[in-house]
This record gives sequence, structure tokens and C-alpha cells, in this order.
Amino acid sequence: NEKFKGMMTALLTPMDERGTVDAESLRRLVRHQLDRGIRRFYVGGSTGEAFLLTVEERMGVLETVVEEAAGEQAAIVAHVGCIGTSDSVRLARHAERAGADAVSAVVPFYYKASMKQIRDHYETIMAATPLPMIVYHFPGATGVQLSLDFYEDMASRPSCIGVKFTSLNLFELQQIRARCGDDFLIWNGHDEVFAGGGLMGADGAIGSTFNMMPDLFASFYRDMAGGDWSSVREAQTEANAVIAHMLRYDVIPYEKLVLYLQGVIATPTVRRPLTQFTPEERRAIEAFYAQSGTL
Ligand code: HMN
Repeated sequence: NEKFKGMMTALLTPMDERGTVDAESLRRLVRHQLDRGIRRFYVGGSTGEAFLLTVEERMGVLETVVEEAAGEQAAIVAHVGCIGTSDSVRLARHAERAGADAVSAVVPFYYKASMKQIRDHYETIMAATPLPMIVYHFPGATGVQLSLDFYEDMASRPSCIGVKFTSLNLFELQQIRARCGDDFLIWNGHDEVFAGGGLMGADGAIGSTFNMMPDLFASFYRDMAGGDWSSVREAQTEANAVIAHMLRYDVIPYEKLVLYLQGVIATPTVRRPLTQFTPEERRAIEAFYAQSGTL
């Protein structure tokens, strides 16, 4: 599982003006990351607008990423989370056929599922594919708080290798580490606490802002691995100046606009109900971009 440790970019899904998935821009985004040394990708997660795409589109996005990263020794994690188990099973089987290295799934979040039903959901997905599973914890979106007992149970299953932990509660992250041991991997999910997650025991991080700041986060990760805490603090401060500005707007349209301004993707289009920025908002972000030494 070593290849999954480290920094993993949660890829955006570029779209053309009409909102159709833009495979060419997606290839350019993957290439842009590979050229900067990034070798881990989380495909079709929250950042990838997974729940605004059809199951078939999600399959297509994964295939494009696998193709573009072929021969690059990249680790590719396919997010297969759905609100219904059978779609997740379809996506997991497809992920294996497509050549992904692992699957990941957010909890089924629409119909209030009991812990037993959530367990069954993961068991069913894991039984459908030999690929390793990464649980995706994102209580801010799902409203589901997973218990330490749940993680301990998951950690006891050979196919579950860890959790992507998207919460600012780093005490909980540390408690998962303490309860589940070092073999259960933890990826920090909120880039604004990248350093904190690492300090509390994360083995890596999966983040959306690595799309637009790959160099900064790559050197940030190296400083963290080397224990250079003053550089780590500087890097987090620099990243957070951008992230704080982004959080005044909306994560996905903001990152797409920046990637567009960087010349990586062809349009900043997002899928509704996400919306494009008004002309004033766009001007404000463009002005920030123009003076930011980071982006
Ligand atoms: C994914 O599933 O696509 C990402 O891994 C999610 C990732 O954890 C991001 N979380 C959300 O967008 C909710 C973060 O990178 C986040 O965008 C960033 O920390 C700003 O809050």
C-alpha cells in the first residue's frame, strides 16, 4: 500500500461550454500534474462533481485518466460512492476493468442508513472487486458521523486499507490512528489543515487545491516528510491565503476558473446547480489571481 501514501490530487472534471465532459482538457490536467511529479490521483470524488455526473460519465472520466497516466507508475483511486449500493458495485467492477488501483466510497448519504446498512454497503462493494477500498469520510456533506468502532471493524478487513478523512476534527483523525494502528492508512482531506493532518498522523492527503497549486503542495509534502516545520508552516500559510480567498466563493467553480486562467483547461464550466461566477465575482478572482505569487 506504499504507493498510495503521500499527496494525491482529487481531480476536477473539465467540461466544455455546453457542460459535456471535456476529455481533452481532462488529459491536459492529468498531464500537467504528471509533469509536476504528481503520481497519485483520486478520480470522480466531490471535486470531480461525481454526483452531478451519470454513472456512465463517471466511467468515461476514469477511463480517460487511466489512459493518460498509462506507463507513468501512477496510483489511481476511483471514487465509486453512490447513494445506492448497486451503482457503487457497477462502478467498482468497472474500475477494476478500467485499470484503477483502488476504489473509494463515501457513505450512502441520502436515505438514512444505519451503521449496519453502511457496513453492508461497504462489504458488498468490497466483495465485488479485489481492488483495495478507501472509506471516504466527509460528514460536512453526508451528515454521517462514523464511529471509531466502525473504523476498527473496517481496519480488520484485509481489503479496506484506510480512510480519506475530510473533516477539520483532527483529534478524531488521531483517534482513528490510535485505535486502528499504523497499517490503516489515513489521508487528510482538508487542504487548509494539510500540516495539521500530517502532524496528527496522516499518511498522506487527498485534496482539490492540488489541482491549482501542485508545486506548492509537492514541496510542502517533502518539507513535512523531512520534518522541516518552519517551512511547513510557511507553506501552509501561503496555501491558506489562496484557500481562504477561494472559500469566500465556491470551491469547484473557483478551481476551474484558476485552471482555465493557468491555461490548463479549455473552459471553467461547472454543472448546475453549481453556477458560474457573475462578471463582478469573476473580475475579483481574476484580480486576485493576477497578483497572487502562488497561483
Ligand atoms: C474529493 O472527494 O474530490 C476531494 O478529495 C475532496 C477534498 O477533501 C476537498 N474537499 C471538498 O471539496 C469538500 C478539499 O480539498 C477542499 O476542497 C479544500 O480543503 C477546501 O476546503
